[in-house]
Amino acid sequence: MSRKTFRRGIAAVGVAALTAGMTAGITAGMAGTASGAAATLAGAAEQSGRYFGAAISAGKLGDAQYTTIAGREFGMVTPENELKIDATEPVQNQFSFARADAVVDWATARGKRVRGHTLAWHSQQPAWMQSLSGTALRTAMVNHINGVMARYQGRIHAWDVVNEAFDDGTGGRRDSNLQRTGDDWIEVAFRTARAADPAARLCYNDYNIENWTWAKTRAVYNLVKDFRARGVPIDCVGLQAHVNSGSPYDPNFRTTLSSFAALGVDVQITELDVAGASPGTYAAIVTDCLAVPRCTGISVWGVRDTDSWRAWETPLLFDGSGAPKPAYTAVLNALNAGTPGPGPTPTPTPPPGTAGCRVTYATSAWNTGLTADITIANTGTTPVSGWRLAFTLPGGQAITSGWNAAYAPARGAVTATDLGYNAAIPPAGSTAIGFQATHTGDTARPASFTLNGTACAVG
Ligand code: 9MR
Repeated sequence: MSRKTFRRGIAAVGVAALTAGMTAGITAGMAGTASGAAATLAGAAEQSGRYFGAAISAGKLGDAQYTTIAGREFGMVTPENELKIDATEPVQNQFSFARADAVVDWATARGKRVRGHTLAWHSQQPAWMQSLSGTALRTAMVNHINGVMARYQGRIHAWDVVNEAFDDGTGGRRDSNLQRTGDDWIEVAFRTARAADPAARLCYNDYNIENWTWAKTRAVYNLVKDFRARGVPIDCVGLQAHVNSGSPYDPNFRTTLSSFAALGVDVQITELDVAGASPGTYAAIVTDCLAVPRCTGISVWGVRDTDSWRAWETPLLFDGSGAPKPAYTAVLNALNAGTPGPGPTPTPTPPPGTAGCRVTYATSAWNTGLTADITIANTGTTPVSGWRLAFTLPGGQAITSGWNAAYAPARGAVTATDLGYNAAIPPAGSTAIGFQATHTGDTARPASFTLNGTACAVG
């Protein structure tokens, strides 16, 4: 796809990104309590259309305690090290995806989505890349982005395209071999990434950009503002949020989130951990995200304290024996108390005994393709157990891949059928599905939807 001809509707991107935020929690944990509060982090976050995720390591997927907690609590998975440059291209032009596949497959088999981390970074470069400079390095960076994104095309919700490109303290660019190829390396990385996988959200990710008064925060803000003004593709900012004495929580975090969001990008808390795991600090950070409609999700950087890169700080939500800590309860309660965010506003429950459905359908289109994020809400009082959603695609649209439903046929009058694990939609509940399609110019949505024979409200 030519960079020149490639355009993506800004408004459509926003809506699609927001609606897409629903998918993870639905599949990971809709379990509710008698009071209506969700019993898992993913389920609680999903109530406001957000995800709650974690960094997951391939080496721990054989640990049943680890996978039990992760499978239950998290709807978004970030491979902790397996998608980094040294892991995926250890020898130039020889890509290696076995360890990344282990995590991506574990996640997708359980209906979870994946954040990709990371494509261009000064750290964890393989030796061959460390020794490159100038045009050779720039070409290698572009080749790397293309190689990895092609492999996972359509399977990564958001990519940290560029990681940690700014200097602590000064607010200038961090010196690195990539930076020495020219200031435009970040922009080139994002343009390359958009062309490689138009369906992936493209994020800039960094640490110490949580405090609105810090020079580094403002420097990243100015980068994003400039990209937005010049049409350089960027969809989201990842704020790592490694909180400790050197980088303490400050309530102006909410201002940072809303300021970035006001530039027209989503914000995501991508690597949250809090030294000492203060329940109050965890709750404050979650509440800050919930207060900003475009804060679409939160990921913690590991499962148990013993899984943390800073294990000695015991910064996570589960202790080394897998027991939830007070911080876990604080986060769960904060999520359950959350205000409606990017997801659809809950519709009032109709009188007992009625059947009803509401479909929201957000598209994000580019010149030859589109993604559709569909939410099916049960607005009746009768539980749905097993569903078929029927709709007619405009001429020229053809589904190429989908998630959370089986689609047949690919064109025309399509039926989306549940995949078993998501067959149940309780009253006032919803489920999120979606697909990618090609089109020949008409990117409109279907005019109407029928759920198990009942016409649905739309919007
Ligand atoms: O958690 C990761 C740890 O296992 C690695 O040894 C380390 C190497 O750089 O990277 C850690 O993850 C980092 C992430 O990729 C970027 N932000 C900071 C994270 C903690 O260092």
